[in-house]
Amino acid sequence: MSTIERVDVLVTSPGRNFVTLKVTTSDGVTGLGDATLNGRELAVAAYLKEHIVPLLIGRDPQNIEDTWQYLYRGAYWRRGPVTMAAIAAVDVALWDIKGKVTGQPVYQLLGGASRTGALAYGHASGSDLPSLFTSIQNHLDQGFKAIRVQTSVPGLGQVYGVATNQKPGERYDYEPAKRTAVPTEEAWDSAAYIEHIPTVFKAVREEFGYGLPLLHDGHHRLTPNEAATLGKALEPYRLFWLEDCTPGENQESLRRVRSQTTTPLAIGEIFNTVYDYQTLITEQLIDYVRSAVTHTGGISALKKIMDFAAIYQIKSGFHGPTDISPVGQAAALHLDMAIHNFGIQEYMKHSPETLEVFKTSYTFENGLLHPGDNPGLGVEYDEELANSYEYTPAYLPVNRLQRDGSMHDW
Ligand code: GCO
Ligand code: MG
Repeated sequence: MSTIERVDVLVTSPGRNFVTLKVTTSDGVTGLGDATLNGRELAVAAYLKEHIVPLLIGRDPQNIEDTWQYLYRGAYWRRGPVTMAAIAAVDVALWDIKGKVTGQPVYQLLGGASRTGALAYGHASGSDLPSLFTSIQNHLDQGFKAIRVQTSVPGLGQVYGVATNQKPGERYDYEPAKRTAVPTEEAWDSAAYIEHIPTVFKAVREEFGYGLPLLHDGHHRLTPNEAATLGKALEPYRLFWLEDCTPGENQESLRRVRSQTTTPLAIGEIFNTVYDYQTLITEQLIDYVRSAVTHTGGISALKKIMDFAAIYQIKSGFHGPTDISPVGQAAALHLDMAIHNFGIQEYMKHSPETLEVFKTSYTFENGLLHPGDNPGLGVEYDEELANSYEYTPAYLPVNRLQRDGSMHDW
């Protein structure tokens, strides 16, 4: 019997921090899992190193479900982003190994392809309408067939989702986690935001028409009543979805939003188990599950959430920012291919430095992502190069109300 012989927790920082788990079997097969939790990376690395790696040595790498249950139930302390990112990394690495051992890409092991590729959406943004239109056009030119739209809000400075560099031809930089010892601070005003966003979507529809799927991220900033107001105001512009309109931890608050607007709703990038979705799914309060494989316990757990969601006609829209490593992104793509209730996949391209460390085999053609057909996940990790990029502390910004400086949701 092949056993797990060695497990390495690899931290690198090719422009941004990533934590990767590498599992090696006694037959010399290796599997990779993503354990990156933006701004709290070393907590997951320590959880893995101190408490999970010793438990994995000697186990049978084939028994993915049993290992998942062993780590989830066995810890006694369940759920939470650190625990679930650590379990996800193990789960994904074991799927990678199973794929390599059987000679199959992971999506084949999950039931095979339900589609030719995963419709991807890219991020466009601008500080004003002309720069926003340039950014949208730039994404259309890159082949995107669905686009997220974020803009500055008059009277506020830097806000979530607006690229800091916007010169045509340059790579848009959307990375909000700054390499500073403490988080940077931003200012916020919900009323100004709610007033402004519908005017932006009106202008975008006038310029680009109604055929292009458009998305928007509210980043957990509104109350249920404010979110309902925004959802209603956006109805004429027929969004693909309005994401994270309220903070997600109070599931019941989405009832108010849902009863007031037909704008489709997506939520879940900071959720970590199926229980975070229980009310949202059974009451059909959302249209899309936003989880990442990396933050929700891995492929095994997210597949179960999606099977549960399927009963209620709720689809996937997995989280895919650049703080999910290419390993995490590849894992999402394999799941996207296999599940019936796929909706859309977020795709922010990683930097060239990141893609030198993580050699991927996924492709993007005609607006669709495909994980490729290499056995396993199809990602390789250049350890030597990775070791030349030392971990550098970086934090997501915090948000304060412009009016009086009180802390708000970022
Ligand atoms: C998204 C997300 C990200 C998060 C980031 C935090 O929709 O892609 O909101 O941009 O802010 O992943 O680490
Ligand atoms: Mg988001």
